Amino acid sequence: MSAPAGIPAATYARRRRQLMRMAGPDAILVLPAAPERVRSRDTHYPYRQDSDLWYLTGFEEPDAVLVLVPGRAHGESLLFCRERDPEREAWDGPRAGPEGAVDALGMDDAYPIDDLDEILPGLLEGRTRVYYHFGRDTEFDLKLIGWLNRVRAQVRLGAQPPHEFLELGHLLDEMRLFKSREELRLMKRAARISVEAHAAAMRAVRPGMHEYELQAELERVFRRHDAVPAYESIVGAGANGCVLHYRANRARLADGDLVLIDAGAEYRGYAADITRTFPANGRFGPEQRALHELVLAAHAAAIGQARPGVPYAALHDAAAAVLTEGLVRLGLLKGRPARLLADGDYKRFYPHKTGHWLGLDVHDVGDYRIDGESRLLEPGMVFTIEPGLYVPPDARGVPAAWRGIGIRIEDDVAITRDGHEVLTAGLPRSAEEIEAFMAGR
Ligand SMILES: [Mn+2]
Repeated sequence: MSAPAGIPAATYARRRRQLMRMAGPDAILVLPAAPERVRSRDTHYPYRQDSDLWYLTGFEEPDAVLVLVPGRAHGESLLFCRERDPEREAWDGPRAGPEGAVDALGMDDAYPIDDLDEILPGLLEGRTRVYYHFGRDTEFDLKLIGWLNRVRAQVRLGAQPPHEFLELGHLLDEMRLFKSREELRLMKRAARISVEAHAAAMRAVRPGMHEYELQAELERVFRRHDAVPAYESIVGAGANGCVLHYRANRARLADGDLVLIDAGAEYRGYAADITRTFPANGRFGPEQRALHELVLAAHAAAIGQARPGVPYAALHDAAAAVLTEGLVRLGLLKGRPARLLADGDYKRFYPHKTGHWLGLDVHDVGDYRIDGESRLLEPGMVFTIEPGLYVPPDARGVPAAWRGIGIRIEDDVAITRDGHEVLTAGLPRSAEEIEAFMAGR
């Protein structure tokens, strides 16, 4: 697998200009880096940059703030970041420093993060609107209020404090929702790495193994390709497959169990998100096969709707209709399918939605509804299609043979001009494909 080119500095600069154009000439936009988080005492969680800051700069370091000041004569794109410090860098690795940030990131200007307190009130003064993501980082919220109050304290001296506070996501989320060709290249890479990882797990699985051993297979492939898990890998054997956010990954695989793996790589910030459900011993049992085929049919029905102009909700509706009809046919639901569908009775076995936007975040930003209506699909949108069925081990009124089966099939789909492209194609999906793949290991 050859690595695609990263996002060039010119693209980040273009995104910043576009955002500033939308915000207008009297606005100021403030975007702090993600804070470092303590795991325990002096160890930290792996650092992950804030997706918005990453989208607008490609800057990887913590302790930074991007400030966009549209139309400012002395520079519109300003970055506050850590200064070079040979002693600290010997412990923690290199820093760009303000000079490096200007050179490498194409900022108009950059300052030491320690000067933020002194400089920011002056940048806020005279601007009417502040775009910021309130409530994401409480500590930074308080700092921003402090800087605003410093401007307000100068009103009698003629200072003009901002008086409108707007949700940054209102502008930025719409930009992030539509993936450019450069972004799609990175997303395809994340998808290919994830396909390879799932195939490795399917190849390695044997009854008697532990869930964490399969997790190790997946994440070995991620790291081998310079990727990390986009979220905690879910490896659930048997009834653990019914636990939607199962994360313990510690159980042993019994002969006859299905294994549900929901895992995806993050590459250069972009996530993939794949689920496959396969038999530990390589052969589906009759009930397992029947439910798997039903979920596959729902998956196909949803994918069949994936093209420009179709309401996003139509995908879920198509999947839910297929699942409801199938559950009646298999005797797991009783009644008229149309009625059961309208009443949402399928939710007993299918409690989640059929997908979500995908991008820098695994549950990516972007509105699903506009003015109370499901929004229409457009080229550049990327999302998952992930129907499932879960029959809990204690499900009442269900024959024992169905109980404890959890199945989900999830792929990543990009809307194109005339239809869609499945980014995660190439991984066995149907029961026959999975059995053939496992027989040929
Ligand atoms: Mn998903």
